[in-house]
Amino acid sequence: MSSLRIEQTGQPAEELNFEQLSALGGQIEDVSQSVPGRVGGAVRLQAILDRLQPSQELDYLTVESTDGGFSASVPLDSLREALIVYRLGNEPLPKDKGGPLRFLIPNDEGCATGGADACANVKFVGSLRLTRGPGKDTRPTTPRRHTELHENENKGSN
Ligand SMILES: Nc1nc2c(c(=O)[nH]1)N[C@H]1C(S)=C(S)[C@@H](COP(=O)(O)O)O[C@H]1N2
Ligand SMILES: [Mo]
Repeated sequence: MSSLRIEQTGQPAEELNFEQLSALGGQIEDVSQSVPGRVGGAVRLQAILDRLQPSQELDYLTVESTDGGFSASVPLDSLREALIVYRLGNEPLPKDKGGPLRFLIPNDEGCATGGADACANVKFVGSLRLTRGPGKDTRPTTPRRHTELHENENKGSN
């Protein structure tokens, strides 16, 4: 069963499985109510942060796909509303929706701004990593690379 790995500088890593994610506070029954076009049940990133109580100096969150092929590193301050979509009904979120775990920023900035943008809505999330300063970020930095990424996505290569 897939689980969410959580790392923070100076602390041992943790894993949260489906049951543990469901047991957290900050549940959103249906993201479609607040984010048009999206489906699934989610937990607020804030609920995970409340549990971790990270050190104040950790100011960036890096969200990485399971295979490490895609990652976004965003200032934590801009992710106060961010969600981890982890279920559809009582089942894990399907792969065609970016599951089993998908990062979702409800009020995202559109693509390729480098901040809390739509490109940071990482699919197939494997880990969240809290660091001081930015971490690994593979988001496309030019319109051309962005287009190429989506072409490759459509071919199913990531
Ligand atoms: N694992 C993974 N997540 C990813 C990507 C990717 O290539 N791999 N592309 C990102 C980009 S650039 C965008 S714009 C959004 C698109 O997701 P959507 O089609 O669900 O809107 O997913 C993001 N998440
Ligand atoms: Mo994007």
